[in-house]
Amino acid sequence: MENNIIAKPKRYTITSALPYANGPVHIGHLAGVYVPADIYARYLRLKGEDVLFIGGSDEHGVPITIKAKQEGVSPQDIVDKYHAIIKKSFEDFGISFDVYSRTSAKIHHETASEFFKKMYDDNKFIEKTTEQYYDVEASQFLADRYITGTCPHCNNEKAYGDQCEKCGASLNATDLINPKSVLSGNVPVLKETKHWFLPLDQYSDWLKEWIVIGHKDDWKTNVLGQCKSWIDQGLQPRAVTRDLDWGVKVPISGADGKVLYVWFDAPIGYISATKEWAIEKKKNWEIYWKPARNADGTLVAGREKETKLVHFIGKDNIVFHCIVFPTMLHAEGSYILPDNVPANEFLNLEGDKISTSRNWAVWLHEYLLEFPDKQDVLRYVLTSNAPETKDNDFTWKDFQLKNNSELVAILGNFVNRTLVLTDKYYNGIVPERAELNENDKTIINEMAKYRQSISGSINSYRFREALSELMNLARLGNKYLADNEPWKLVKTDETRVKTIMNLSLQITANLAILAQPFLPFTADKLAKMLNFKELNWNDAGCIDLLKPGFQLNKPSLLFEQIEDAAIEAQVKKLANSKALNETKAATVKAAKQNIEFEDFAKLDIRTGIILTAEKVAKTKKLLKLTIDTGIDKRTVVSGIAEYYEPEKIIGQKVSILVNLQAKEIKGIQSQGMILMAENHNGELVFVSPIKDVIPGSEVK
Ligand code: B3M
Ligand code: ZN
Repeated sequence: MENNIIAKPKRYTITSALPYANGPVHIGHLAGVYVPADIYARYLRLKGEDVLFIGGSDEHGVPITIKAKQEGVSPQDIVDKYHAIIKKSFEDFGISFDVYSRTSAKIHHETASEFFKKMYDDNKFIEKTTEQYYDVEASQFLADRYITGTCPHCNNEKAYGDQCEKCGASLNATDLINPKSVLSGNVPVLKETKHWFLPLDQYSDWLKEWIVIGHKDDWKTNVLGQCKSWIDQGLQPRAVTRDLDWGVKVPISGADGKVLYVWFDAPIGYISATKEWAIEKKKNWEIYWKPARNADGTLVAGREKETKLVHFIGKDNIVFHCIVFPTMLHAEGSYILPDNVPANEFLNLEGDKISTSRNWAVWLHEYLLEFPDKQDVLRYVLTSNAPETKDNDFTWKDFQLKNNSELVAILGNFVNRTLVLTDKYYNGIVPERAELNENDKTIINEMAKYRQSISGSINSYRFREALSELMNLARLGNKYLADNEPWKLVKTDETRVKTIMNLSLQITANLAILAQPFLPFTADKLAKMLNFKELNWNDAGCIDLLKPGFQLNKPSLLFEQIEDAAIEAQVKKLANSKALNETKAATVKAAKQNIEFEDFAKLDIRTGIILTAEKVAKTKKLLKLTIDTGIDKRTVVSGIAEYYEPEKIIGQKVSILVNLQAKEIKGIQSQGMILMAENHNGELVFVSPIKDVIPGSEVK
């Protein structure tokens, strides 16, 4: 059945979404994209495969220019700043990119221009003059995120001109209901402008064939589902150019003031990054992106799948990586297509959507300040709880629990017991095995299965399953030690203890190899203790990784307990950020029109004290108050019953407008008005003097 065997890829091109360089990266980025991609890349490298793992910053598009405007600096300043921060965070967390590039690089502008030009010359675009939204006050067309409105699919009121982040739909600005300019808040007008469109509708059948039929068995259901629904809804031509001044200039004449749409140029960034890497390493970039061709341009039979292209992304990027970019690659004509797009769902934080603008996030650079050298703990927690099939939640409690009861208590404990005992009994020299009993043989058999099972899970992009298998191997080791109790036998049966310790050491060595893709810092540390020169995935399963007589290095702890105080500090930090947000979020209304002092002087506002308070019968909101105004004692009806128990506000100091025309409310004469302010929860709070003043004192 030779021809049923799918040829093994010769090389892997692994891309990870290019984060917008308009802010630092957080745990959601790591969990959704970069840790899984890194596990995959490290695993393949460890197997000796030819791997190119690509990352870079997405430095174009409206998110960047909006941020620049907010901060009063140039877009280049913004991307320089955040590109450096993002790049450093990835390095710090051991994300092992072969290249981390950026789309403001010259090579990217050239590559993206060429790509566009080739498609343009081959008549792959439709040129159309259409009406686009325009902000008259800002004299600017409103592309993408410069415009918000209600999503026609899910009614999210904060959808952007190019996408709804709530339902994931890809939108055209003109689809939005109640569009509003982000620049001025005004309702935009429509104005004619010329653009180039990628006629996705013409590729609908081809996409159906390629994805819905061709990948029905190997793509994740969440990815397939989204693709199907887009195709079924009917694909529309999409503009690939914009009226903006920040981006890759449209490389044809008559296109002044226009740049490529960021989602057209950004994925080409993967190709530019490959070129950048190839130039530096003196390699051939094309084999990572193009299939082998005969002299006449036809594909070389049997070599179509030599390079396996895999895109790691979050779910909001699915349409661009499964529909738009593949259509571009296909239309351009010389490239391979992705073999898989294992997109993840979202990671939430303490039950709430991660949000940059609300500062509801755990920022990677901040995490490292607070937990230096604990990169692997975060990698572990994010992988074991990865949002692979549904949105998941990160909580600090769970972080602590996973560290203390899994990393410390299972993996760390096994490795530490094994190495400390070896050090104590044999001065760190690997002891010899004697005859094996049934229990030993079972353990050896069991251990041998882990490489296969972990490989299987990684190959099908099930990283949490792979990680839990790794932990099962550590559990196996713990059970072996507990069942055999070498610390008891050491007085009576030295030979047996040597066998037990030898096998425990082999399990430890296996753990060092198999942990490397997931916990690279820990695996390196362990490899150093084991005096390993090189780790190789294919060695896992072997029981002779450490030869008798081999000298190990001094052991030290792999993990340490995380105390309650450290977790409480993080929870508190988030609580602060929530409180700050709520204060900010309380909508501050614009100032009213100016008035003359005489107008103000007409108001007679006094300090007063509440003497009695009771609910007004048959109403929810009203309290009947008696106020000592200093001038008199009078009755006021106030709409504060939802916020205050009547008995609790007796004696409360208030400010009261005393010369307001009396009014009958629910049959009661209300003589004046208590001044109240609204807090961030929409509750009314008293505006009252903070020091003692006598009732009747004028507020002026
Ligand atoms: N910058 C969107 C994002 O960060 C975008 C990804 C580009 S991948 C080519 O979600
Ligand atoms: Zn929507």
